[in-house]
Amino acid sequence: MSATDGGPATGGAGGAGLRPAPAGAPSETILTGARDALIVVDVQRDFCPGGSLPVPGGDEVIPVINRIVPFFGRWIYTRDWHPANHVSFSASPEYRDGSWPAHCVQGTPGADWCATLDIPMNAILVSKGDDPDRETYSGFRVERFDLAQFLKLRGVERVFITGLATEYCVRQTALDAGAAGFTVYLVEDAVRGISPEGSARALKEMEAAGVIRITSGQLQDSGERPAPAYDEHGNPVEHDD
Ligand code: VGL
Ligand code: ZN
Repeated sequence: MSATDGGPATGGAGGAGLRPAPAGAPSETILTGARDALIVVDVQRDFCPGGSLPVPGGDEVIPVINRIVPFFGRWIYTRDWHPANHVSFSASPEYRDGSWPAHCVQGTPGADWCATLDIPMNAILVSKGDDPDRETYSGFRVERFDLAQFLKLRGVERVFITGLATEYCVRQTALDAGAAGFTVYLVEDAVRGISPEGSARALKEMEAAGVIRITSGQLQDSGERPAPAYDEHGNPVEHDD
């Protein structure tokens, strides 16, 4: 083939005069690899149709997430994990921050992962919202686990955010990841919001904070994976980086 008639549209080795598309341009192919983590936010039964706090079309994120899971070598799955007396629960819920119907109560079926969601064996599972007196929308705000440090110590530089719901846990997770210094991609076809207006506002806010909006179709696996941290004897492996 000639220099211009094919190959992934990654920019870089383009033909004469071609420039790479600016980062985050809608058509750009993004190669996933060793320094990336996929973050899956709260894909739980209560947030899907039939649950107690259903996000419209919430279950539609599952096939999208399942398709891109194999493009990554590190995965973080967060879940809402509330005690029955959580501060955000209301008997007459207004479906806004601080006034939700009971949802994702620890140990109940509604708190389960959606049955068809693929979860790799070595994914990291982060529970949040377990303090009865405190709301926690983001896996980066869990008291006994420093997710940002965990990822940085493992060389992660970019995170790809998916899941539910766009205006609440997805939004806060993306903003916190950016504030912690990660390059943040929001995979738009892999998220759903509670309301169209709230979702649109949240997307704008994330974008203004530097979050790069993409679709899953732009992702392509480079095949590169994190180097193993331990050798076959269980001893730590030294890496230069
Ligand atoms: C969420 C409302 C209440 C979320 C969690 O996962 O976005 N929303 N708790
Ligand atoms: Zn909640």
